[in-house]
Amino acid sequence: MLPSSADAAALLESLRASVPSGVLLEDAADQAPFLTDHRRLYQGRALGVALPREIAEVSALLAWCNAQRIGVVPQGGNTSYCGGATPDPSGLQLVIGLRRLNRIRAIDAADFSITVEAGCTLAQVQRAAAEAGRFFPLELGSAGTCQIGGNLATNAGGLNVLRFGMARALTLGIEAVLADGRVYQRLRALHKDNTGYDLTGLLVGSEGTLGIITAATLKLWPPLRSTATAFAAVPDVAAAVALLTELQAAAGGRVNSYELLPRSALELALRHIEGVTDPLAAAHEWYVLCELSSFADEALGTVLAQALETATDAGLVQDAVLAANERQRASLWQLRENVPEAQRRAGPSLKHDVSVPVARLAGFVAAASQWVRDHVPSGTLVAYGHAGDGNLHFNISFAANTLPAALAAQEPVVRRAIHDLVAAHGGSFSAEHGIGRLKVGELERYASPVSLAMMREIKRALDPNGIMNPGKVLAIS
Ligand code: FAD
Ligand code: 2HG
Ligand code: ZN
Repeated sequence: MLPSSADAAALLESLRASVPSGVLLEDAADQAPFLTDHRRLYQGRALGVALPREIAEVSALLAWCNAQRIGVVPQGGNTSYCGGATPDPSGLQLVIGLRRLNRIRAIDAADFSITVEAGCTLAQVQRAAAEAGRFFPLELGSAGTCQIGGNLATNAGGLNVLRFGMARALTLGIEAVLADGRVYQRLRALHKDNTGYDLTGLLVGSEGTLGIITAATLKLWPPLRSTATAFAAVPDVAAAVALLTELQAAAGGRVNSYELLPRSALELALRHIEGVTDPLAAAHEWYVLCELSSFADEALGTVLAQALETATDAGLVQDAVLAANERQRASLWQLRENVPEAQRRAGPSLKHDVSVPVARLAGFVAAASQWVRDHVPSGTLVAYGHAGDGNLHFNISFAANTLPAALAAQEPVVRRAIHDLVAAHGGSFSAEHGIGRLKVGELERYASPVSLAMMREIKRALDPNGIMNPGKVLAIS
């Protein structure tokens, strides 16, 4: 029988008896940050918040939850955008935070691999790799706070996907605790391993619905010895896409980042983020921030400058600045990485993390922007992001005094129009942020019946009691 709120006190007593002291956070103030999400879209309650210190404790917690039919909500850095790490309002789910599992277990420079526990922050993993003379390429604006377990659970993307791939492509092996407490251990630095189904690949991107990731073996690269970074004004999105093609031809596989920014995003950063300045003298409608990198000492600045000059002659670039040193490079990235924070400070927004094939990006932006102009006159379109991957954060900002009810009334209509346009352009309504709680209905609408059935069958097989992150990713009846 499923537990009810009348059972809460007895359950908590039994839980206390099942875990060593110090694992459960009992104080309401200590629990509070675990009960809401980064965007403050959801406010939950929990039976408890557990912070295990070792795998055996994670295993014991899950075995207890499975026996008692208690829903488990894994939580990493709590920076995700779709409410996946927040418990529901029942007060009967257990949040399991991974922050205490934060050891770098091993680093093998010769093998270009690192094995880390799930609670390491992304920045901690990047630093450990750099200290060993290696490079870990996952890069997100939230690197200081998000955890590698959360990055893998969401199959995070970010700023270097164009060259290095998403989190799944950077993962060699996983250790995870399954719903019944069993431990799946495959922390091997093998680049080739065709022994049956790709269970590691399945756990990556499963958003806590199939198990709790406790550690991972990740791929490393040699350190980057040269980079060249430019901020260029382009007349429109079609020119931005054409410029990417030119850069790929000029620089081969050395384009690692290609970010598109509209003037509205730059203005948000200028207004709300201290220290951000306009890199160019005049205002333009669209910009790209692009970066080349190499593992060798190379004159990439010359390659980039020449490519931009050719593109200027072809009318693809209106003005551009190359970072002359590390400080200027950092300031261009500060501008880009702070757009989400600037948008948060500016007021409420409607966010759409979409992707389309790169060749269809301009057509999609034209159609979707026209729809927003026609139907959302009170909103400011801030469509920016990882254009090199065909991924845009097609966001709409509203004035700070916009009433939540007014926004809530518009949201379903806007979401449907944008996501239907994405589908019509052969794209995805969730490029890199996952499904969480926010997009369960979207998955139901846009995934094929066969995909949904396969996902449900996998879920039932690995989590027959439905305790792993209930209500996230899949609607289970
Ligand atoms: P959480 O938010 O804690 O959890 C996310 C999901 O994973 C939840 O469903 C949770 O239950 C599950 N989970 C967490 N840890 C585990 C675990 N150990 N085992 C199993 N399940 C787990 N995302 C991008 O993809 N690209 C970006 O460029 C990007 N930029 C960002 C910039 C900013 C400023 C911010 C605030 C966020 C950004 N994000 C980006 C979103 C977010 O940082 C990523 O989704 C990140 O991967 C989430 O990691 P987390 O540790 O915070 O996970
Ligand atoms: C980014 O690319 C993040 O900066 C956040 O994925 C996007 O806030 C957003 O919509
Ligand atoms: Zn992004």
